Amino acid sequence: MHIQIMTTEWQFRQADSEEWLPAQVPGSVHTDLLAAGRIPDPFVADNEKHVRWVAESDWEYRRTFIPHTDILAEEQIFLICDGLDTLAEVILNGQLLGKTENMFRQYRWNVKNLLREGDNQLVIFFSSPVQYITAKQTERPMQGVAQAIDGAPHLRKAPCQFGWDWGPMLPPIGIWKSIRLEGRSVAQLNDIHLRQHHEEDKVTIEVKLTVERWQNSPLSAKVLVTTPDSSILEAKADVVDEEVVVEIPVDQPQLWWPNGYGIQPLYGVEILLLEREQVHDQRTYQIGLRTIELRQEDDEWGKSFTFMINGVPIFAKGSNWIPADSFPTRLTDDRLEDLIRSAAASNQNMIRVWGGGLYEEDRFYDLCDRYGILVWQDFIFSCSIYPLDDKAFLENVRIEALENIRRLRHRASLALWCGNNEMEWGWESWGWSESEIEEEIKSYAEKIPELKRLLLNVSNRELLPGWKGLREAYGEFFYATLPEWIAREDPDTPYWPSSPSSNTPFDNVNGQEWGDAHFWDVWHGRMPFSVYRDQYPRFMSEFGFQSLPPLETIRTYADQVDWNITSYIMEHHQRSLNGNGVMIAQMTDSFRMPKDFEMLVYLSMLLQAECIRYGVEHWRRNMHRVSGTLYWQLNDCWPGASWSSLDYFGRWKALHYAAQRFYAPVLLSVEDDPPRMGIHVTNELTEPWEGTVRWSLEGLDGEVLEAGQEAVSAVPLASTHVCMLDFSECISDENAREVIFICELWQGDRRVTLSLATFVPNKHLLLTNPTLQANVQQDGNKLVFKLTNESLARFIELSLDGVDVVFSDNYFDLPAGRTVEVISPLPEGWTVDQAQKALRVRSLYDSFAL
Ligand code: BMA
Repeated sequence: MHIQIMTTEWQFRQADSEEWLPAQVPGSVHTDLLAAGRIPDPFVADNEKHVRWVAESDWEYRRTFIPHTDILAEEQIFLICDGLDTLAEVILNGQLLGKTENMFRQYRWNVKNLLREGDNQLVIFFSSPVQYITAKQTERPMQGVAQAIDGAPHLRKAPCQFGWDWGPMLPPIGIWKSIRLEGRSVAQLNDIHLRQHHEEDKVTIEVKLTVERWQNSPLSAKVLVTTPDSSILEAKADVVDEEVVVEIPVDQPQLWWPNGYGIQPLYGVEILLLEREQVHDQRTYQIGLRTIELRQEDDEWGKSFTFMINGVPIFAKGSNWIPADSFPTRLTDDRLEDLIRSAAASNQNMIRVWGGGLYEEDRFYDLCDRYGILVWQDFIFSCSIYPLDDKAFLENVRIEALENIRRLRHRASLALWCGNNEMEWGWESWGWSESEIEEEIKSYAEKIPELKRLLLNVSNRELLPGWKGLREAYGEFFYATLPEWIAREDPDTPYWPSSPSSNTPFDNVNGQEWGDAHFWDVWHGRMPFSVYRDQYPRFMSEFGFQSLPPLETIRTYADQVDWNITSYIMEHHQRSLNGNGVMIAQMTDSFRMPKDFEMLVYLSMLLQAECIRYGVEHWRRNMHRVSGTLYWQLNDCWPGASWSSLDYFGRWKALHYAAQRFYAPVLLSVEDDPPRMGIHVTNELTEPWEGTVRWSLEGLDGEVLEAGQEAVSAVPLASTHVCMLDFSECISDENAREVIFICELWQGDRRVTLSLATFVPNKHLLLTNPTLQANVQQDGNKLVFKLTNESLARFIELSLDGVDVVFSDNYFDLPAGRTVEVISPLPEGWTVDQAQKALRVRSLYDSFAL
């Protein structure tokens, strides 16, 4: 077996142009044009608009290569493309090998007869994905997403690359994964299926492998398992037929747990295909030993929706993942790890790889395995109608699904296969169904006859005949075809038809009794945060609130003259319909108008953090009814306003720090219903948690009006209601603006956490200058910031000018008379003095005080 990687020495040009430029492989046309200085940075200002021509054009890649002599000596030689994006014609020495139309598939051609000694030429011609979908859309219109280029559902390419309500219209083109020659003789490994059988104190790893052979030589398969403490287990079997099963018992197995529930021991599995001692093929995998189940049991509220790992019910604490860059090939390993590490650091244990993006690359799942992040994996279908009644389309999807199931099914982190994002909801509630549209038309028409005439002419009406049957095709695909494929290929991972769904076609799709739910009334419906408390979904897989990104990030795309939320550039980097308006409107419910743009940015982040905290705390208080919350969204694909908690550069917004607190394994939460305050401790540890709650009613200056404490014995995996305090005797119109409720969780002499609630909206608090003092000290390679104040400081933000650091906590409250210590890494090459000078501290008071 010999492999020749072919990722270097590529050139590319716009079709019909004379000029060849150097190309990165894996890479994309946009990023190469950028590197060559041929286009402006599409993420800056409104450059996106000026580079649209790139995805509207055709492109050609070429390279010359000399095959290694040992490859040429092999019996079979394959050209393997792990990912072509997307509409490619692959031509070797003038001969067309094939056409591709799916970025999620691997393509393989036998090139034995075409290769020659010396120079060979490989050309890959890419047609414009935009031209393609536009033409297809004219032939057969498909419902899509308002913020995207029309027609995206026609092409098996990451839907959001054509635009979304948080991302630009910049569909990349190019060789986006590895490309190589593989020379093989005798036989090779094909499909490999790793399964686990768990018993008391023993796990058997089952390796089922299929072999493709070209000769009848005697073959054997050897499996080596490396345990987390580096001992090696081995098993061997003769390969008589095309398929063989090798079993390896692991005694005293070390189980893999999601983040927060235990450790993530990983076992290496190496598989060798041998002819006597000669290795013909070899594969390696990383696995974790664990069982997984999506438990759905009838209960008093309907039916549960609880992930069980090793028999333990897990409250899924997490977020939704979108592609981390509009140009995925420039996402470095470091940036990717930083995002996953940040998710784990904020106590998350689940990420939903959302169906409008990509099946992520292997390195993504490697990290999730290592950091204990469960993956809810959508198939790549989102918010649209797809031509699922088209045989060729379906066959393309079948191969895509099979390849990706096979690629990912052994992952410790893989928790769920989910058919799609919001398609069933679309069919049920967004007026896609003919009858619904007709009903709607009729109901309007009764009221306004003129409207009837207009409505009959709208394009939707003309689209309808094309959609006939697609609703049935949807049901057939997501309730029969896809689950059949999964049952065959990966019977160990649960399947769910859509998010949200009730698992009954088109019935109560986004209901509260069973299945998962998306709740968007706060953002898209502009309802107050308080409506979250009326929601008791069995699993909240989406809900969210936007903010602007940190100022340092805004700087990368907007000049200071544009630092105004309704400026053209700020609106260009906001893709949610009237999103900035929604932000401002909601902001005025909670906060005073900010005094300047910088403060607006800060408030927008606070608002987002408060909104999500409010929801999550409520759902965690009801953790047996609700089994998980995945806020929308973890990350960004470009710099702009969005629902993310980590911005494009991985910077922690206020929400991410808040997530670290509201996703803590032991959560203290105040159910504020002024003048009543309920205290709850949610314990997700598998052991009881013992400690004390101390509470006080205080003036903003720290004067204590009332105080008390309660011993807390929080049972494992449950939420404990500690007490309900009624302050109607103490709180009146006169003092409500200057009194706050403070609640602290103590264990021995350690304050674990502090929670604060107010009796009026933040905007009406009589805040005074807290005169925050921050003293910085060095402790090894860390900085320790000691903060004191004179009166309440809400939502303290720390930052260091000129450097990005993650603080141990940020955007937190400091009531009067307390001291708090915050830690950060010491930036490389920095002194304490420098840090003291660079330190910026602000709190809510600064957002309005002149
Ligand atoms: C959700 C997602 C995305 C979208 C988000 C915000 O429902 O599935 O489609 O970006 O809403 O509108």
